[in-house]
Amino acid sequence: MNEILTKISRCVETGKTDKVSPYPPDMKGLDGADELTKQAIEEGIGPDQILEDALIPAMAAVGDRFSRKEIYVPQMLMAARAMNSAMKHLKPFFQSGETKRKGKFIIGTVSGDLHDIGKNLVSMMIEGGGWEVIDLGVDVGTDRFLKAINENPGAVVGLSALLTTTMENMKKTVVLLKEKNPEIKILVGGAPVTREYCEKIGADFYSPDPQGAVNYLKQLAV
Ligand code: B1M
Repeated sequence: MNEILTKISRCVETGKTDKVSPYPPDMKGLDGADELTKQAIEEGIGPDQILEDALIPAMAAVGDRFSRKEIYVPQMLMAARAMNSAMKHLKPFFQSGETKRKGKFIIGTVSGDLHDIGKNLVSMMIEGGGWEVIDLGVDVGTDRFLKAINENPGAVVGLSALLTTTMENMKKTVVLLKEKNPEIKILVGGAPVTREYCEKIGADFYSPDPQGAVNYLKQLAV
């Protein structure tokens, strides 16, 4: 692989956002994902190639290590921050339609629930997986999900819930969204949610972690 892409990938995997980031110590003072991505674009490397060959594999490696409990939330957040610093250079190309995404993903924490750290991780990993993410935030009622679905036909929907009390709202959301849009694919997650609960409420897929969500979407995009 092109040397600069290897470097970008390593920066994202290790959470090296930019030149001034102190972490990881052995990369102190070196360019980070921010500077290297800018340089790669200036050198004429396509945004698609940067995404496919550097960012996506790096975030997949991070997700796998998180699933295996080899790294924890802080390292994953640092990797996501580094990825975002690279993505800011790629976004103008995606937004202009010059570069295609794999699809659209609408995500939100269900009504009554304000927890968003896990949801944000899932969102960032999915964006790192090459999808356009429409993040509706927290405490998202069914109306807002329906509006986003209408505005983004064909999008996959992700619901997060962290409270046993709001799991009931997750159920109501799935039932209503499926009633209005029988074709829609719904992915659910969050600490109290289980595979059995996912099946019980009629959602399509449950993932305990961000990488499982990315892998599910990868399957759908084929
Ligand atoms: Co809250 N809280 N909280 N809280 N809080 C929990 C969830 C709780 C387990 C703490 C406890 O009692 N031990 C408990 C829930 C008990 C229950 O219902 N079983 C609880 C409670 C009770 C409450 C309040 C009711 C407290 C109160 O006010 N009395 C209140 C509710 C507010 C509300 O939502 N209406 C409340 C408030 C808060 C804060 C605002 C203070 C803060 C949230 C800040 C924020 O999110 N911006 C907070 C926090 C931080 C927590 C804990 C400590 C940490 C949650 C977290 O971010 N974990 C939590 C205890 C705990 O989990 N140890 C707790 C890290 C995060 C990376 O994990 O979100 O599980 P998680 O996400 C994982 C997976 O679940 C998965 O991927 C992520 C990475 O692996 N995942 C998905 C998540 N969403 C997914 C979606 C997917 C796929 C995978 O597909 C779409």
